[in-house]
Parts: sequence; C-alpha cells; structure tokens
Amino acid sequence: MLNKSDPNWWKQAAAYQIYPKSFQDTTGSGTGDLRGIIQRLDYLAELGIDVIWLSPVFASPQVDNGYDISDYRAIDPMYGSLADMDELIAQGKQRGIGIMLDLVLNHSSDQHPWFLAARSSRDNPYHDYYVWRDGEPGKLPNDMKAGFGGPAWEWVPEVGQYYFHQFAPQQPDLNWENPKLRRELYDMILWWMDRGVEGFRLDVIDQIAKEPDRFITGNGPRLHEFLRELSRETFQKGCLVTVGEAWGADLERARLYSCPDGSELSMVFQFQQMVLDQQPGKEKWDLRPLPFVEMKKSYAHWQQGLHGCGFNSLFLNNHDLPRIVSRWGNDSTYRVESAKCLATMLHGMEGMPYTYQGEELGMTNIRLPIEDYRDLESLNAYRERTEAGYPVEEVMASLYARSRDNARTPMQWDDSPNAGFTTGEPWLRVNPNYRQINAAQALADPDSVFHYYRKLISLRKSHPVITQGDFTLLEPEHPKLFVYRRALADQELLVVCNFSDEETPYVLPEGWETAHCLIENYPARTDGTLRPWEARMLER
Ligand code: TEU
Repeated sequence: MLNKSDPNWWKQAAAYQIYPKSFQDTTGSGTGDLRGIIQRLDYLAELGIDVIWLSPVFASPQVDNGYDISDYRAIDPMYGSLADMDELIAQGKQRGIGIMLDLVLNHSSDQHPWFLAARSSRDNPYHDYYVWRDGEPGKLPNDMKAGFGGPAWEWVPEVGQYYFHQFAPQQPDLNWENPKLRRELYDMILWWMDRGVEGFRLDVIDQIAKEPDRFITGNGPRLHEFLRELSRETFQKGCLVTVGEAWGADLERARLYSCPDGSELSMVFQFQQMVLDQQPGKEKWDLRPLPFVEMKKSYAHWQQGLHGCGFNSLFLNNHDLPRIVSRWGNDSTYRVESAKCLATMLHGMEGMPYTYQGEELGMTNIRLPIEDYRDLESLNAYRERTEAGYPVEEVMASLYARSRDNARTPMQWDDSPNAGFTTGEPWLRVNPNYRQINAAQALADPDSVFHYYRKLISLRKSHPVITQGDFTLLEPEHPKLFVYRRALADQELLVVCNFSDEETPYVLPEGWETAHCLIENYPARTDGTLRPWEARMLER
C-alpha cells in the first residue's frame, strides 16, 4: 500500500476508471450503482490499483450521463445514497484504494437550483453565476457552436437573454469571472475532502476561462490564474491527486498545469496522440489511419518534455474514447496479443497509468443498430451528418469506430445473462462477445489480459526506472515497431512492441541479448523476429 500522507504518493500510483452506469448493478434497475462498486473492490485490489476515478455520481437529470450536475453534494438516487458513498470511501481505504471524484466545474445542469434561479430574472443574485448575452429571439450573440451540435446559445424569454453552453443546452456554462461562484465551488470541494476523497478529476478544466465575445473556449487568458486559486483554496489543503481534462493542452501548458511546485494540479489528460487518427481540423468522425511514426514521436515528446518538470497521465481509453484494442490493435485474430502489446507500450512509460473498466479484459468496440445507441453525441452526429447528405453506411461506420457508447457497454463480469452486470434490462446493450470475454474467465486464466495488467501495475511499484527513468525513443522511423529505453542511474529498461499483424525482423541493441525479461506476451523465443503484436519489457 502506498503511504498516502506523502504529498507525492500518486507518483507511484495506478488508477482505474469506473463508469458507474455500466459497472455493476445490484438492484436490477439496469444501471450500475455504488453498492455494485463496493462488491467489486476486491477485484480491483487484485488488479493492484491505488485510485478509482469515478465518473460523476452526483444528482443529475442524466442528459449527459451525469456530466450535467444538479446537486454537487448529493448522490443521484440511481447510484445510491451519500451513506453508500461514505461506505465506498471507507471500504476503499481499507484496501489502499482512494476515490477520485469527477468534478464538472465548467458547467452545471440546467436543473441546478442556481440555474433555475439565474433564469428567473436578471436581478436574481444567481443570474451572474452563468454566462448571459443580450439579444433577440432568432438573433444569436454570435455563431459559436456547441460541443454536441447546434449553436452555443440558448434563448430565455423570462430574462430576454441568451445563455452560453459549450456542450448540450442542458449544460449551461458557469461564469468563473464571478468570485462568489468560485467560492461556492471551493466550499463544495472542501466538503468532499472532509468526507475522505483522495482526489479529483476535473472535467474540461481548460474551458472554464471562456470569453465568448472573443470566441475563446479553451485556454482563456485567466485559465491558470483561476487554477492556481482553485488549487490554493482546496487541493493544497490535503494530500490529493488531481488530474484535469485538457483537450487543448500542449506541452508548454502541461508544464504549468503539472508544475512540481503543486501550484495547479498533479497532471492533465492531454489528447495529442488520441486525435492523430482523425483528419486534422475535422471532426472526430472524419477518420484516417493512425500515423504510427508520428504517434511514437508524440509520446516521446511528452515523455521527455515533462521529465523532471511536470507529470504525465498515461491512458489509452476512457468513457469518451473507443476501445483501444479495436482502435489501434487487432480485436479479432490478435485480440489478446494486441491488448497486451498496447498495455506494455503504455505501462513502461513515466506517469500515472489509468486503466478504463474492461480494458484489463481486452473488451472491444460494439456495432449497434442506430436505435440502440444512447449517447447524445452519437445520436446528434447521426442526425446532423445524415441530414448533411453523408451516406448512412458511412455515418454508421464512423459510429462503429468512434461512438462513445463503444466504451460504455456494460462491464463483462461472467458468462451468465447480461454478463453478470444486471438481472434487469441493461440501459445499453451488453456486447455479445461477453461469453468469451469476461472477468471470470480472465481471473481463471493465468495468461489473460487481466493478469498481464496486474503484473504491469506491480512492476511499476517495484522498478523505480519505470516511475523515474528518462526516455529515449529507439528506431524512431520504423513503421511497425515501437521501441524505447528508460534509464535511471545504472538501471535500464527496454520496451519492444510489434504494432503489426506480421512477423517483423528485429535484433536487440548490443548488450541486451542476455537481459532479463520482466514481462512478455508470448512464450520466450530468440530467433531475430517478433511475432504479431509481440511485446517484451527487458531490464538490465
Ligand atoms: O468531455 C469533454 C469533451 O470535450 C468531450 O465532449 C469530447 O470532445 C468528446 O467526448 C469526444 O468524443 C468531458 C467528459 O469527459 C464527457 O463525457 C462530457 O460529455 C463532456 O466533458 C461534457 O461534460
């Protein structure tokens, strides 16, 4: 167990993300709940994780599955009660697992009492908690677009004004220019810290300092000023781990966010690798093949660029991204091999690894008929793109590849009906491959993806070179192999991954022929080739 009274404890930690709606149902409602998570804590302890990032469980109308919060201090009844949350925190602590809550501070639900008051009159004290602009019906303040489609402005006749929303109309943006609003958020965060949470993930934190009059959404001029105040007033009063979601973060900005002096956050989620397989400047639905060499160089840029002056988060999946084994791996012939290969690539790096529920089983994307999709982003995109004249097959192909519902299908626990997720009707279809891919099978099979992840996570704890070593990309131009070296004093690590379906010739660098293999995804063999998706981590 990590010593969590050390302010840097999280530098050795491994996290696991739970999307609670799809994790474990205990009531037959068809949606997961907090008691379900409590039941599965031993499974997570076996995996060896230290922190659970819990996607939002606060009271919410669930327009965006909880990323639309109507009460930041209450648990949504669908998930249980505050008492259940207290128990989850306590039971987690007993196993060395902390709870990281997902705070959505950029916007609230339109059903939050603040917004209901704000929209009642311009004189209401809460009016200024949100971002309003004058206008006339039909004449929008400007032509900014919202994240999930349509304009970023919504008319409210009662006040004769438009409010600003970067996401759905039911997610009005909070006005960080208002110090009273900021204080209110800080008090809420302190209240959760008092309850024993060990960290926070901050949703779209790079968008809080918006300035719609100047068409600014991300990276607004006051962003880091707001973050430093937030951090000083809250996180710095405890030994927390914090991670900000920042689609707009480049390396320079990430150095500010994750500055080792602790003035802002522990780290950010940046997405520079995750957008490489979409056409530059286009939408996520506009796909292109992964530029592999560019991807490797991007990882190297971040590994080297934050070494000693910042901190990386390491992830290949989350609740917004398709399943990595379907995306960058091969989810048919080499599903197990490629899932392990991708994990090796990531877990040999410096930073904090986040495993997204089901990733440790090698769970895959799903293909659904359009009526079975549930995500508002997918449904809006289907409507907008078919209306714009894209062929239906093309639109469906992009949903199969990119829909957020790929990540949100229920967790596959065993081969009983609905994969052991629920005894009721699941809110989103279970992937039919659950009979082959499930946790019970994985636990019983020593060669499973699960046990491979368990080993990778434990290697991080026992090998300081993984948490602290420097990074060198080898074979940078090789079109199939991802090879890198880590070094810390006299400890060295070599990670070799074959990102292809073909046997690929490879000769180890001099001096590595006899090195000790820490982990590999095939039975040992040294004949100068790597098998499809073969991965090895060597030390010397
Ligand atoms: O995501 C931020 C965000 O920008 C996403 O909308 C992202 O662009 C998209 O999902 C890619 O397909 C965060 C949350 O992670 C997401 O679940 C929420 O829907 C969103 O914020 C609004 O709160």
